[in-house]
Amino acid sequence: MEESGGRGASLRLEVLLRHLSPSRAAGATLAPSPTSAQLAKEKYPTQFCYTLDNNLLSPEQRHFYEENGYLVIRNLVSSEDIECFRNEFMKICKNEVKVPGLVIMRDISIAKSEFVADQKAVTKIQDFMGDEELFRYCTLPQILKYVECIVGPNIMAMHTMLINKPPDPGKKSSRHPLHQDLHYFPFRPADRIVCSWTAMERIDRRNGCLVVLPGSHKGPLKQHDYPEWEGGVNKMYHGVRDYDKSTPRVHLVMEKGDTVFFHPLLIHGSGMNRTEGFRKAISCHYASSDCHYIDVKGTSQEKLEEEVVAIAKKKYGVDSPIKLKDAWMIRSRLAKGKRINL
Ligand SMILES: O=C(O)CCC(=O)C(=O)O
Repeated sequence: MEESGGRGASLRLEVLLRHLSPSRAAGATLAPSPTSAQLAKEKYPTQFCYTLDNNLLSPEQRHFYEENGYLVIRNLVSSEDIECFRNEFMKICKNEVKVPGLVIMRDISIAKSEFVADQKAVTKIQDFMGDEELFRYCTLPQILKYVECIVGPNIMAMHTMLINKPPDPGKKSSRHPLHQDLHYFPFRPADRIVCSWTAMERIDRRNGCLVVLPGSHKGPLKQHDYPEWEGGVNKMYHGVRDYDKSTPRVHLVMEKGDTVFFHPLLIHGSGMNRTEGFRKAISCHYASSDCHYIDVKGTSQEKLEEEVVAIAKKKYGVDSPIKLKDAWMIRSRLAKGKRINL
């Protein structure tokens, strides 16, 4: 009974298929189109560990991120959006807008502010989650769809920055030493964390583009320290202590709106700004809300925790025991999906 029922069904399917596609020969099997994830696996039969199955990345893009730890997507953010972010940044620098939780960093040397006379230049603002206009960057659908390919559907915005690299005062202090972002993060797994970094204007070697060491995301988290630079180094700009100097460096020349997504273990930094203008980029570090916090005691991140906690205590005037993870829990904000662990 079973047998003849199954046979009957397959015959009916065969008739239907012949009707839909007359060229289909009798007996041909139904072959559904492969998904992009299947295509990627067929073309590059490696184990994917840095990306999730998705229908967005081409097999080449997926393979590139897996092998190199970064992926540049051209023209992802519109000029209109970038102008809105630039205006909001200007208002913050002019003190016209106050943002709860925002950290404003100024240059260690004497670079003058572009907006307010007699003030040291703002080199970076961090943790702008409390500013609805800037936070819009973290929720742009065209960015989140790439982020989702790496972290999955539940996405936390963990760390936000607008970097305003000042013209170098001649001391090379506008450089950002080579580092791994994971050094700053007490959450794991690293593969479910990704940074998006968008150029707010053309950024090339003259105004200090990003420099990356392709493939370095496959190595471990390394020891970081303040580099011993003659002209000094900005606060919290730690550098990776030793890395393979023979790895070729790639300079990422990007146009306004171009966005690079990169892994938190990718060794990267940025060069000196030899121009007269301030070079701007906006970025967000995303993590799956499924990630978990770790205790960094006894690890290479322990010293960093002490530095962060000292800054937080000074800022908030509290004397209770704050841990690195508390500082992250307070500042992070859901970008999409559900908040789970972080
Ligand atoms: O925009 C830059 O100059 C690099 C920023 C960076 O790598 C960082 O802040 O971690």
